[in-house]
Amino acid sequence: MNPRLTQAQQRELSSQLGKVSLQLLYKASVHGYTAAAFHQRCDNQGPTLSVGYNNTGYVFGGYTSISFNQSGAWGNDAKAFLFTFNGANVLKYQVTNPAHAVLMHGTNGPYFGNNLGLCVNSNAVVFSNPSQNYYNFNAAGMHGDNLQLVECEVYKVEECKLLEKPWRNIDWTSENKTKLLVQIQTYKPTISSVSQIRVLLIGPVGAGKSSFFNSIKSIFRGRVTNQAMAGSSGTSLTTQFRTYHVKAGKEGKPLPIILCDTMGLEETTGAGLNVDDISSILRGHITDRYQFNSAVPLQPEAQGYQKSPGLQDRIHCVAYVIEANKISIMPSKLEDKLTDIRSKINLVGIPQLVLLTKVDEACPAVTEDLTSVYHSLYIKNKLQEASQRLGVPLSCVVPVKNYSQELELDQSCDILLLSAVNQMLCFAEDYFDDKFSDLEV
Ligand SMILES: Nc1nc2c(ncn2[C@@H]2O[C@H](COP(=O)(O)OP(=O)(O)O)[C@@H](O)[C@H]2O)c(=O)[nH]1
Ligand SMILES: [Mg+2]
Repeated sequence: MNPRLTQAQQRELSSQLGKVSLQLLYKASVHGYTAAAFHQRCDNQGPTLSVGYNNTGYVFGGYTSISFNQSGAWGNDAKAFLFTFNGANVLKYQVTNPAHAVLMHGTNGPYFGNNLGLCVNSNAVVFSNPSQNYYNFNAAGMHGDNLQLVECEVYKVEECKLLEKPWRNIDWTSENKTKLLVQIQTYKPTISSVSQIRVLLIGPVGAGKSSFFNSIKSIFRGRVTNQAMAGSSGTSLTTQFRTYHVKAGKEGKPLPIILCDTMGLEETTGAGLNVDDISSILRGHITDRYQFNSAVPLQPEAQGYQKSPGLQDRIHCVAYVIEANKISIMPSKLEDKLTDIRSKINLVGIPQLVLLTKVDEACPAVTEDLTSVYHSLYIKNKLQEASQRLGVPLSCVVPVKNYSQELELDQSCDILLLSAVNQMLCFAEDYFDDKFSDLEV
């Protein structure tokens, strides 16, 4: 589920509300244009922004600082306002009758004063009545008098509080970056038959798996590179199994880590990465450039199936890649798939961690300054939630910001990414210690 509001529109709206994060709770095209679907997702969620889109391109709606409910009563809210986009800018219409700011009706979607309703009577339509004096606005300016909705979204608005002291300590200096680079380059697995650690990246489409590899490669190249195809498409751009090697510098030695990129997980059965293929990947049966088929997992008799993989072909660490802003709204079918995958991985005892990506998009304070990532209470909550939903300890959840549109490297970004890689190496090491300590040293 992707927000229809652009990042720029989200920033513009957020700036009306101080330092806040927006998180998509409800999207009518996905959940239905019904009052029931809206209330199920949006009641008791605290402050929200409701946004309507019509087919003449107007983007408009309302903000309330109080929770939606279905009491049938008026909600009192002096902070409520209606808005519309005038080009890139927001035009705000402050509430003029705060005692009647929001009508909490079970048969309607968001309903502001007796002025503006979205998804009225469970239909994809707008109720608009500017003559009522609850908010002062002009219908032509707000939505061009077009009452047909092509989308309706509700965003939860969460304040981005900063803790005075970071809850994890990170050294953001260039010395630490150098130290991490050296640590990673000189790392040697304790098992002599394994020269490189294989890390499997698993996660939904668009979470940033390919970008993570690109980012790591960029750091070791010293400039931003884009080898793995990354992008913003609804379904997976990556349809092959790819094992990516990274060199330290253009002509340098290969790093002791191989990042294995998979097709994205999708919530629908039969789409995206097949859970059965994951077992084959874990055991090293699937090789580079294998073309995934969502409907049919790779069979042992098929061409390309590696029959007797060695320890070096297996996966030594799994990283779930999840977008910070999507963790709370993860569809239950996707969560079920992940639970299924986790139990398969637990069976073989492979260590797992979570890469929480796009922290830069999740919290405005972090957008401004990445080094505030461990000061942000919002990010901390997301990390805790990821830990709970994916069943891994909090210490195994790390935030990252991948390179996405930047042209130049950034030291803080590098340090966060390198810390994640370092963690992967440590985890793989624990795995060897635990499983193979008596095998060969
Ligand atoms: N702002 C931001 N964008 C990111 C980040 N990681 C990935 N992206 C963007 O998200 C989109 C999907 O990323 P991609 O790596 O293709 O996801 P994949 O499907 O998991 O491989 C791309 O447009 C990336 O540029 C991040 O940490 N921050
Ligand atoms: Mg990809």
